[in-house]
Amino acid sequence: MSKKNNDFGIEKSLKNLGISKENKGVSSGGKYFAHGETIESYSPTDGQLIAKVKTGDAKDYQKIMDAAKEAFKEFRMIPSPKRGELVRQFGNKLREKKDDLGKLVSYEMGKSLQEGLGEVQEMIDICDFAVGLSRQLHGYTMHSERPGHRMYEQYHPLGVVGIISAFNFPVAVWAWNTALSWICGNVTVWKPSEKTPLCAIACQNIIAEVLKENKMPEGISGMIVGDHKIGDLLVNDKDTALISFTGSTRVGRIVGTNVAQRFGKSILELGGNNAIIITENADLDMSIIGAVFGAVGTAGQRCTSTRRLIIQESVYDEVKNRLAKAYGQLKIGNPLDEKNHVGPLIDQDAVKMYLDSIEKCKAEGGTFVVEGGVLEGKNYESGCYVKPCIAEVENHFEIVQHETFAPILYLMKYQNLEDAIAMQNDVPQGLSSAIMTQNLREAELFLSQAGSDCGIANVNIGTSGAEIGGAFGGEKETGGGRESGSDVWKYYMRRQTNTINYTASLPLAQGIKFDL
Ligand code: UN1
Repeated sequence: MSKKNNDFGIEKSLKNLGISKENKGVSSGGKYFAHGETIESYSPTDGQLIAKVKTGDAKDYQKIMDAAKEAFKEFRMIPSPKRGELVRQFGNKLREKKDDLGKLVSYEMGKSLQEGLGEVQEMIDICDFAVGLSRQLHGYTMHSERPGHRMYEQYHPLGVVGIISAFNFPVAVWAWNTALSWICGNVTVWKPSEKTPLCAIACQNIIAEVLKENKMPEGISGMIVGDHKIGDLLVNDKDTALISFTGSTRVGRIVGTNVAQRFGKSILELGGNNAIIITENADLDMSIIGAVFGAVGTAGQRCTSTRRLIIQESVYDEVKNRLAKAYGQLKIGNPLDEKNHVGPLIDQDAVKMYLDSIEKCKAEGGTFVVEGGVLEGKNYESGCYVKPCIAEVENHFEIVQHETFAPILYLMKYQNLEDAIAMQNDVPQGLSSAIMTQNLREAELFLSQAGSDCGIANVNIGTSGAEIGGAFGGEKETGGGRESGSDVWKYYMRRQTNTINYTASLPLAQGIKFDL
């Protein structure tokens, strides 16, 4: 018998996170208000209504945007290490709330508890990263061609950063953007996914405490639950200096175009179609674990999920059989129960897309090694639990070229590594990629300029689970944006080149003479 969710302590966690049965979904950092429609958040784990949220309307949006602009005037004047101190306190609050927030992520989104906790850990990690960075926002100094001149560059904050995040990482992606925005001196306005509004309210409550304890203006961290009309307002608002958008390629194309029209900046983190190449020199034990976790983790709903396995023909059958065996051992069920490996999809729409993709794959000639299907009956009442499945396909199938946010894994065969790399690159998306090999030549070819064309390329690691310290994002239809680590902070600032003349004369550059 499966436990009821109450047994997993959900009610207590909701209380600890300040979530009621009825919530208002707009806040400038502390107080809540909302004048739009009411939406309901159901858990995909058990189909239960968790709570209701009143969404924001256009006036509510303007209110938090005005508050953000006002707060920015003050926030930009605070030294970066002092803003880093706010981020440090935010990270500490997240440590205190890790169990509750991880559980809510798992319950509202449906990923396993381990992955929910892992997501909160990513938030804590980005805070630590940003605190250190707050003392390192450095620019270059250059030698001027003119005597008695000094030339250097510095970075200034941009203003309001709009964050539009997706349901699959309902808290971490916002935290990546917020931690960096804050140390850079920006304020944020967040539109979370309507599918996970309670996670957003929980985060907003945590951050409100930090703002209050430090007597900061509320507008530094605005949040508005709303539909695509609110997203449109944020995207088309000339006061949003940077839009950080995570979502589908289809919507990202519109967001990117609209922001570019008004010469705004954008960071786009769109679809992936990630492959692992398994060569004849791979450690197959590792390859199987990497592939299975990559494909079924978060029920295949990560941007970085493994969707394709490109396998050398001499090990193809062995990999296929071992995968089928591993899939046979997967436990599908309530993600709050640690014995389960795979939780539900986010909602019925996602289930429909999963089923449609299976049909399309079959129609194009795909053969299923492990069949899919929707699980029914006791413990699966939400109707969102599906079987992870595996199909043998050709890379050029239309469905294989497309990202389906579900646990469907495609297998294909190759003879030589150059062909495998060409197949890996021959999709519209370019987020994450991996090679499993113990052969140095193979690994280096994969990482070379003739290798993977993705933003992330790993050796002997799967495609998902990137660390926050590296720049995260991808090429082609993935959108070209980068988030979280490395020098990504530069996206959140404007660069200014300064030249100072400390002489009593005015020599012009390029040797130009202009005597009066
Ligand atoms: C996403 O799916 O949008 O690399 C983000 C990973 C996570 C982040 C995924 N660290 O799988």
